[in-house]
Amino acid sequence: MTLQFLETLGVNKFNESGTYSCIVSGEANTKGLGNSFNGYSPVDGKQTATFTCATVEQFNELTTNATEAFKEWREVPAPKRGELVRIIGNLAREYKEELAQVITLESGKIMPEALGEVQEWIDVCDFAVGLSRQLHGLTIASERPGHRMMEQWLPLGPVAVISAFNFPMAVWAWNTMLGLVCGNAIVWKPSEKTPLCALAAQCIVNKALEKFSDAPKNICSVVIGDAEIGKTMSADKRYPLVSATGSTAMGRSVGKVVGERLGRSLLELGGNNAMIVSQYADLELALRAIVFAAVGTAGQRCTSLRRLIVHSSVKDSLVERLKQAYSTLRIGDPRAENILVGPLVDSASFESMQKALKAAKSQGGSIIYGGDRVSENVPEKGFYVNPAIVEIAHDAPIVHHETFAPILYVMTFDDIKEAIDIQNEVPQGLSSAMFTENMREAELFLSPSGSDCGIANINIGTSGAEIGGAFGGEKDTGGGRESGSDAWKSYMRRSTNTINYGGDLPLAQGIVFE
Ligand code: UN1
Repeated sequence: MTLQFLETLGVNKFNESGTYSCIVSGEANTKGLGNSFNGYSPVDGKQTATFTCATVEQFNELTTNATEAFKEWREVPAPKRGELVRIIGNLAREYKEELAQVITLESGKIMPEALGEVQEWIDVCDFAVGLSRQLHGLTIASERPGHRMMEQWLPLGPVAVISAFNFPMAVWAWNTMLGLVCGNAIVWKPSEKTPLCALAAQCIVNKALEKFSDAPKNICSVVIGDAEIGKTMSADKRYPLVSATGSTAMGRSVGKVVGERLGRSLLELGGNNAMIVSQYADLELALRAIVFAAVGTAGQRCTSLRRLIVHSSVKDSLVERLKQAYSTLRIGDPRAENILVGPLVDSASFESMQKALKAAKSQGGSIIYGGDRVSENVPEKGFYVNPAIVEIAHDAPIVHHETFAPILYVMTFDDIKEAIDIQNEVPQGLSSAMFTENMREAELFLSPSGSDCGIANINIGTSGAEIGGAFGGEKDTGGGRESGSDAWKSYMRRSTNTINYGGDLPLAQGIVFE
């Protein structure tokens, strides 16, 4: 398939006689010697392209090149490294529309959300450029005379990035823009569902590298590979850090392999995000937030709203308004204007949604809205669905499981502490929200006895976080933090330095050793 936006971005040049290169960096452009596979667009089920995977040998060579590039890059002053990221950000601005089109093609996300995803990339570039002058450590008072203590944050090494289909550019950008200013080389294994997104992002990096002569060309690369490559990456000691975003099952296996060699892993895994709606909530505001968080990206964000915990006195009226709002959703081709809900990513995703709905019914739940496949006014082979609303008990096993599809489980509470317990009782701990105008309830939710998630919001939904905050969560979500705040520290090594400028050698803790 020839698509103008792929040509404009330059992705086509990696396509040699029908198959895309599996390793692309500023220098290399290598054909894969591993298995080949086809990509399909969720929009209409049509084949996008053919790809081959890298073999373990090819990957090893890539890692050697990245390690060499790191050794050069760590010597470049951080503010200078920021200049490369500034150029990347400006190019992402210039090609925003085309980049969004690739995201929509491969993930099925509607265009406004795809544009928003590229905006996250642009925003994190701005953040990282500022950070490149702010990678500061502390000075610490030494207990010894004539001594000074300080800490420095130093580049870490090549960083492996594993990302998922649902945010095929933004999550890589969070890791990479920060990783680059921190002085690291980046090797990225994208989801096999979104290889063109990775090659498109790499095209932007390559354009930036052409304009910036101070960076080694292998500082940033993409490797298209299967689970075997993911495992090899995780096991390879040359990567001091493996940053992985995706399912809890994937994170568990990456975490185990990295842990075995005592490497660092930064995990951002599944969520099972809840919103508590109190009797003191502004229901109109809550309604709008629920709809965006539950059906946006067709329920395929890690921050998607999956559990709605409503005060029993307002449940009926809220659910009625919610059903009404769901009935007006425009579901269809995500490339078309005014569409709000695009397709699920593939048939497996549709099947897992159906399986979850069946389980919900058998566990005493009732589907009060949607759940079925939409076949009218949508491209034929795409998996389009009516988002589902299910009334069910908070402790039904299916409610504690993350299904990556638009299913909203609704349950009730009477006491605010009980609502917080329900919110916290699932294995995952990514995002959470409370709608209330009552200050005591709001503060309780944010207090040590409140939400146990990495993200806790008041009067906004669970999804759509800004890049300025640290992003990630606890428990089965993996504990990692990416993006803003001081998440950059994960991409550096801390060196504690004590300097003796006196003429004596006093020992700490007053020890006399003579
Ligand atoms: C994800 O789904 O992996 O907060 C990331 C959000 C987005 C990022 C989601 N900014 O919904």
